[in-house]
Amino acid sequence: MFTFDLQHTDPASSARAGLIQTDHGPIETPIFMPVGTAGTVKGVHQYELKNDIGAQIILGNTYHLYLRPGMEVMAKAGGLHGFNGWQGPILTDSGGYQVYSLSDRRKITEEGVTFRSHIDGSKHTFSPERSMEIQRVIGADIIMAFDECPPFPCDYKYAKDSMDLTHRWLARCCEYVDNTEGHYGHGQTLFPIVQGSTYDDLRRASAEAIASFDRAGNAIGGLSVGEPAEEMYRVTDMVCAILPKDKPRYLMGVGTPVNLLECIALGIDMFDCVLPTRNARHGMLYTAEGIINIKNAKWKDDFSPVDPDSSCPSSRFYTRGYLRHLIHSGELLGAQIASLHNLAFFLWLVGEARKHIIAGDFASWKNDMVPRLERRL
Ligand code: PRF
Repeated sequence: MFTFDLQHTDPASSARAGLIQTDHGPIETPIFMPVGTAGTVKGVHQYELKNDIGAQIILGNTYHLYLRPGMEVMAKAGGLHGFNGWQGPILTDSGGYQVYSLSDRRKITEEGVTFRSHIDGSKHTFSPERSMEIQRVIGADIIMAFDECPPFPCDYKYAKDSMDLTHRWLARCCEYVDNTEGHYGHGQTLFPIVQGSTYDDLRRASAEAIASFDRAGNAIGGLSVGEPAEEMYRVTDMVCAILPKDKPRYLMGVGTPVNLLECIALGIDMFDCVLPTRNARHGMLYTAEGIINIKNAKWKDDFSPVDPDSSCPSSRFYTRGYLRHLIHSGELLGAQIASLHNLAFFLWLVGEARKHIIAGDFASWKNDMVPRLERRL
């Protein structure tokens, strides 16, 4: 099962509030999805995700899980839900993007991508069919099409050839998914991905092509790869205007708290990013009052809570001075507290956005929030 109800639209922007239903439960949109690359949201227990910060869906990566622990273990465990114990919805990325960013000596052909593992140098091939087959074994509720994400900047010819290849690969993904079944009895929904770099005509053509496949949800890839934020917003706006309104739209790998609010205003429903967890490990904390670099000396003897207003119990329980000490000392607990805090904040932010969309004052709330989110405390 996979359904999307568009519940509210903002009168002053393109923001929407909706409800996705999957066989592993509901997802209220707009939503942020914590990234669990290797089957773990780094430093965070499944019960913390569920009980402390209210995560509704998490991500896994085909590339990492295929290389380690491998598909034999995954199948025996009953897929990722059985393996890591997370019982809510899961989305898996298709592997292509991770191959392009992590492995060296990769070769892209019509058939697929041949690459060497970043772990042991062993040689592997991903094709659209293979990516779908692996995502069947992992058993995610939402599975992503196998695409090519070109680098930025990228010349027009490369961007066009790459986009055409992504569209041909999508036809093969659909063919595979439509003629096979999931292994564990729950539904798996394929989201295609719009590409086309920063070229308006390519983005428009790709959005139209992707829409014509008429799948249950759609994604936008190839952004947040080094282009200026204004470019990302311009392309997102253009693509959202073409993608169907009655299906969820997922902007892949985005972004900062400000990026989330700006892209929600453009009509995006789903986001994922490593930023909250990765930056947490380096002591960067996001709050509604601005950004804290907890490593700064000014927090040394600040014994107020990490964030008194946080929805997360440990952000209210531990102090800034203590967290600074933990991060400075490279203590594991520091990374745990900071990761949980940042994820709680990202989920709070999209939850507030949803409330304001429903209340009808999202645009003015967003314009008030953006400058606050950019402050350095
Ligand atoms: N394609 C896929 N995964 C992705 C991206 C993409 O373009 C991005 C781009 N920001 C992040 N993750 N398959």
